[in-house]
Amino acid sequence: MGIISSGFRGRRSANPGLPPGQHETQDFPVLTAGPAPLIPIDEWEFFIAAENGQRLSWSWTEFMSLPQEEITKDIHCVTSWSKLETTWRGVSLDTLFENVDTTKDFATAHSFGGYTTNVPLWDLLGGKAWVAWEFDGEPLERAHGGPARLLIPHLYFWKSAKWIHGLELTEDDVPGFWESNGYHLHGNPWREERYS
Ligand SMILES: Nc1nc2c(c(=O)[nH]1)N[C@H]1C(S)=C(S)[C@@H](COP(=O)(O)O)O[C@H]1N2
Ligand SMILES: [Mo]
Repeated sequence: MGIISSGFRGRRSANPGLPPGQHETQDFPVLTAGPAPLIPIDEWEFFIAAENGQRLSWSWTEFMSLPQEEITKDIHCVTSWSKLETTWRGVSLDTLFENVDTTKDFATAHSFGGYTTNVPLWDLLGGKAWVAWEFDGEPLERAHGGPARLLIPHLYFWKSAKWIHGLELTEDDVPGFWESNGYHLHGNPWREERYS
């Protein structure tokens, strides 16, 4: 038996704060498949659809009256850029799920414009995900998902659906847009879950 074990099997990044295969950028690249939808605030809503026709929804005014959190997190794009200590403001998914009664284990995030991505509920709850509407102290720019986007910083950034409309709870883990086009079903950057 070997006495010395490196204890590390994957690729290492130069910066230990970065997941394997990632490099740090100061920019904030825009990555969108298709045109950015324009959503007037008075037509905006966020919904959670569970079983038995249960559908909760919040207008912008209702959403803004919920408890708001300041978030500082690193974000990691599968195309290999990471941005460290980004600051956001938004509503925790824990708050939005307070009155949701479900036995489902997964969600499909639906964006205005048609983009979808799948996320296990376990990755949305427990202080891990937000509906964010402010970036770096300013209202979220439309190109980055304004008026509001999902923010799930512990998964690759394609899971953070821009122009978020709502979450549909599902029994199974149903591949979304990128997941149907070769991206990994889950997308944990620390395990390099990039492609399937
Ligand atoms: N609605 C929507 N959300 C989306 C996308 C998209 O094309 N449409 N692209 C995803 C991808 S692949 C990435 S890397 C991030 C990019 O976010 P950014 O443009 O703010 O950097 O948004 C994700 N969310
Ligand atoms: Mo991406």
